[in-house]
Amino acid sequence: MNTEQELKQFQERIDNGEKIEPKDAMPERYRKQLIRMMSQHAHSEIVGMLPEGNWITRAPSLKRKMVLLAKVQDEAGHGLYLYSATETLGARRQDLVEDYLYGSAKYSSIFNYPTLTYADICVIGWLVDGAAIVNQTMLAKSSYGPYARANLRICKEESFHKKQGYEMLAKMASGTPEQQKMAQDAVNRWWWPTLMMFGPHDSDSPNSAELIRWGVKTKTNDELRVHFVDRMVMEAEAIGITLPDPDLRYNEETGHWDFGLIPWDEFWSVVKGDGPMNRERIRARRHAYEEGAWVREAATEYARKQRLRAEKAS
Ligand code: FAQ
Repeated sequence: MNTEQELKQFQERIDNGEKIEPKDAMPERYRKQLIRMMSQHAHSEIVGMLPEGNWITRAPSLKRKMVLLAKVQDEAGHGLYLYSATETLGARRQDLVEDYLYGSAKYSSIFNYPTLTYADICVIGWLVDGAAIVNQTMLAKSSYGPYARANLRICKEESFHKKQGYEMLAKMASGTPEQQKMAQDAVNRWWWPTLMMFGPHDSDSPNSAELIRWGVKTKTNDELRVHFVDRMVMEAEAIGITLPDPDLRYNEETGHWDFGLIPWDEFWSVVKGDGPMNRERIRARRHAYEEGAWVREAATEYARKQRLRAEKAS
């Protein structure tokens, strides 16, 4: 798809709200942008299992262990839907995975922070899943059908994740003085990194304009961030948590909460690989990938034999 006429027709389909499906003609750049973004999203879900998985054995009761186990398992499922959706664009899963393990593909900055106490698990559910829902509810309306449908399903599960995190944090925030301190400390450490999840300001976001024109994103990074802050201010207040931003103020004119400066230097340093846990996360994922090679080989061989058997029988 290269001629001006074809590009115009493609844009018309997007502007009419039509979904683009895998076998439809699409500009090469649209396909590339989707592969970049969807695979980054898939890698994030998989790396995102590490900070929480670390706490499954230490969750304080059998109920909390079961809930956390189910949540971490859901994140694996999200990664798999997203890799499958990316494969519909002609990408090979192995190439995508190897590009973040050994190449330059990114995953979300948020998963490069440590989970120091159990309160961090509550806060990941409330803030990180809360931010992911805001972002993914928008992506569930994306112009690319398989990505939109994957996000629709993911959002349903993320809503449960967020509710369990908020419920745990509310309990902790009304617990003993020590529990209250732990809850507040975790919020203090995760608040700014969570705001960074939405990506750089629109003025520093090279991909946003094109993604919005093509309906891949329907809202900008800043629009989503403002929407998220508006929601979180109310939720924090309801459970007696203070958001660690002295500049947080309600703006009568805009009808939104204004907030302080996001530490962008920290964001870019994490994105470039120098965050507190980047090396550890990549090491853990490489180890799992390399140790799991025999499982992939066995599964491929099994599939080959099944195919042969089916061919002989037909
Ligand atoms: N981290 O031009 P933009 C989750 C990069 S899933 C790292 O604004 P764009 C579930 C960006 O890639 C969380 N890199 O980019 C869960 C680009 O670099 P590139 C993941 C970032 O695409 C919960 C450059 O900066 N969700 O949490 C980040 O228009 C709990 C310039 O940026 C998704 O991936 C970042 N935060 O907007 C799991 C959703 N932000 O690629 C476990 C899908 C920006 O050109 C536990 N993705 N960069 O080299 C998106 O919505 C978008 O891609 C953005 C970035 C908003 C992430």
